[in-house]
Amino acid sequence: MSSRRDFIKITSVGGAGLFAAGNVAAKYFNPGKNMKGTIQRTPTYCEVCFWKCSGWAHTNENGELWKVVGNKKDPLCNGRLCPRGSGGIGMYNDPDRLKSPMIRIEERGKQVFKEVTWHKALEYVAQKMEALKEKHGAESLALFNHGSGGKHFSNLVKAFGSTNIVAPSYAQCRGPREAAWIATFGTAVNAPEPTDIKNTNCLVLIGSHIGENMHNTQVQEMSEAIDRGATIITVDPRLSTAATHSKHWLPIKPATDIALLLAWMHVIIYEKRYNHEYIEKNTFGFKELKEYVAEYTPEWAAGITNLKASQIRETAREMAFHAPSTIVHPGRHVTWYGDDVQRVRCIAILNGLLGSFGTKGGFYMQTKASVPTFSHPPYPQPKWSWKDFLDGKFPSAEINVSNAMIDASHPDNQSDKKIKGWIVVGTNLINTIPNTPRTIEAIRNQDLVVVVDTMPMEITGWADVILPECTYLERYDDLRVSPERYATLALRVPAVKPKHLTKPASWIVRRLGLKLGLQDYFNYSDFSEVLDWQLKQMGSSLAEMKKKGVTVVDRPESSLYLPKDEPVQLKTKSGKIELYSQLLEEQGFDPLPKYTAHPEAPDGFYRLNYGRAPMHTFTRTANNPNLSDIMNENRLWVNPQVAENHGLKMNQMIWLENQDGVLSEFPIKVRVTERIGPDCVYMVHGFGHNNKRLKRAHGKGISDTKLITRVAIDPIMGGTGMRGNFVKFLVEEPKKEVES
Ligand SMILES: Nc1nc2c(c(=O)[nH]1)N[C@H]1C(S)=C(S)[C@@H](COP(=O)(O)OP(=O)(O)OC[C@H]3O[C@@H](n4cnc5c(=O)[nH]c(N)nc54)[C@H](O)[C@@H]3O)O[C@H]1N2
Ligand SMILES: Nc1nc2c(c(=O)[nH]1)N[C@H]1C(S)=C(S)[C@@H](COP(=O)(O)OP(=O)(O)OC[C@H]3O[C@@H](n4cnc5c(=O)[nH]c(N)nc54)[C@H](O)[C@@H]3O)O[C@H]1N2
Ligand code: SF4
Ligand SMILES: [Mo]
Repeated sequence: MSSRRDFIKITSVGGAGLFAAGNVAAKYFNPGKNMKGTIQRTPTYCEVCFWKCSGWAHTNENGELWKVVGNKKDPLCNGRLCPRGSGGIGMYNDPDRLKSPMIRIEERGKQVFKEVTWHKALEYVAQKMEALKEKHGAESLALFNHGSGGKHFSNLVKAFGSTNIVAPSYAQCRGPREAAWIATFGTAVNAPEPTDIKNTNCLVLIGSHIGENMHNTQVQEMSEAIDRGATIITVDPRLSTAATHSKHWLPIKPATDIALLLAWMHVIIYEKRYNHEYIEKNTFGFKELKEYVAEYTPEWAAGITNLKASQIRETAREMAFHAPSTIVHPGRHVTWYGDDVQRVRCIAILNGLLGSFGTKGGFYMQTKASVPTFSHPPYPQPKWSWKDFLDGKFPSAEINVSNAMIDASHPDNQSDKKIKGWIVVGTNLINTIPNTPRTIEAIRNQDLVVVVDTMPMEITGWADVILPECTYLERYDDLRVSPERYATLALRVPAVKPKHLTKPASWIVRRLGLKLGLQDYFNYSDFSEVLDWQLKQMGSSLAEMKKKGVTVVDRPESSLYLPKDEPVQLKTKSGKIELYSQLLEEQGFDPLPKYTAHPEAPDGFYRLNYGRAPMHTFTRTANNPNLSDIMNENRLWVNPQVAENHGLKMNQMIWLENQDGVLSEFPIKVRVTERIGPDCVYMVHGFGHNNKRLKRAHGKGISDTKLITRVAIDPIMGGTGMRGNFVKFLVEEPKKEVES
């Protein structure tokens, strides 16, 4: 059994472990600042990822930023930030930050960005928006957003008359699992995931690499679970950090998970390792499921997954032994092979069979604080929205499909519902949405592209207007309300003044709103007034919350779970857990998930696998002075046998070419390791930046996104399956074609 100390050691391989935060954080304190005298602390919540841990920003008596530490009262971090959160201060310090609004102009036949005043930049944007409305209708404006700024800009875009608002966190991330959960349990998983890891006896991870995926309290609770002796079962073609701490590691052949999951159901059902009474009372379609999985034996799955039938049987028994205190984790980034809703449906069905939904040690029932809306006039009714553009496609798309918005923006869009203007806030679409050439063609087809960012990223290079937002440490934002174990509110207050000419999103939208005649939607002069009003409605105030940072509403433990003695009452068609999905059947999809074989690598090619590193978040942190100090490039994990076959050596620099002849822009260092099987190679997402203004990150490592040109779209909700791409090794720098 692995000890917690081991787990920490492993997560700190790259230099930074979550619980080593003391030492690591010391490195991130603002160097050279005089910390004598009175230290002030200001509440904030972190924006380095979307767990949104609440913390305290410390400033010295000169008002200079010193460090950020976790808020002990916050159940989403328990007083401990992850390495990225401690290093968040680097976002403020980064010398490469955007400093001034900029407009694209033509100078001597060359396009350049020119620094302009806020007045000029916003005047320009407002004029272009009016022209867009006049020519194509307000609905032709789309908002792509991720992060806190999105809410402010949503208000602006809706007031303007468009509801074409999308985020990559759905169709490039967790959309399939939300659709699968809704089909089975009538409710989405939501973020943070309601996994009761704290109380579980068995945690099953299907490609969820918690420990590299550093979502804070999940990592903390998993670490404690390991300490308690809970069973961890990890299914991953790579020996992930989680796998190294698992009782069972199932090194599955990539893209074959559905076969394994069906075989697990087979064992649980045919060995009668389920609670009959529970199944009878709470589930719909057990008989159909039983008949359906009859042929999917562990022996059948072994032939497909390259796993041993005995291991499949043994792990199924162990899950059932601990049930209902067993979690089969729904995963988060689940857009893999295009049949992702069905894969996560298998996971949901397993949880249904094990009785873990709404049960201690399984999944708890989330709760959320409700914040009163600051008054504004009703939004105008748009004539069409993204749903109409889809015209019945992706019927389970619950919120929005960013790649569909790219389709609506593309010159090949034949419908009369066209997107002709983009506002992009806090998302680096070029490296976030696969099939980059298509994104670029869509951008080129726009009348207006506004990018609101803190850094000169790839997406800012495509803007007509760049609006520099200040970092989260320099601004107010909406109160954090996340659906979780307890209803909490967390406050973000500026710890320091915005550097350079940067401004908060709340300021930008208000100014733009005034120029567009939409002032009634921005009835404040400073966003702090909105927060104070909201908090007063809830019996608190901004002044009070500034002292606390977080408010937690306690809750009796019994309310965390569904009542045991009564049958479940869910929002599915049958009101029960739908092992057989009537919703999917009605939509014309398989009501029981089907295994389909996916394309295999051509000769000499390897499947491109990617994931997270504990000290980085997507593409946003690669240039962060603190975090790039710990890891400044990604490396290509290659199995020793594969390396030998190709004559590759440790740390050799190579280039990659994908199945469509697309070349990597930069070289990558080889990491020869037994931790990856011979059928794929692996790299951390977020590197290979090609914007030269990112002085630390430019040309370091490879962008996985550039090599993901084949996308398998999930027909149920539109998710972009990205793991069906294959690469070969080039040991010499390929000749680049000169663009004419
Ligand atoms: N190839 C590939 N593609 C992926 C993934 C993958 O693993 N591989 N992962 C997918 C997943 S799971 C997700 S959730 C998405 C994430 O996709 P994104 O949210 O697009 O992630 P980032 O690449 O970090 O881009 C964030 C952008 O926001 C900017 N930014 C940071 N802080 C602020 C701020 O305070 N204000 C403003 N205005 N801007 C800010 C950053 O500078 C950066 O340009 O990517 C998806 N796409
Ligand atoms: N440090 C850090 N943590 C993060 C983030 C970050 O950027 N940095 N981003 C956050 C976000 S928004 C998300 S969505 C999550 C994403 O994190 P997760 O949802 O945990 O993971 P994925 O990126 O889907 O999966 C990566 C793992 O899947 C394995 N894998 C690849 N192919 C297969 C396969 O066919 N079958 C199986 N079983 N496994 C396979 C890979 O080897 C890898 O270990 O991380 C979150 N946490
Ligand atoms: S998990 Fe880390 S990066 Fe994410 S919000 Fe928390 S401290 Fe910040
Ligand atoms: Mo994500």
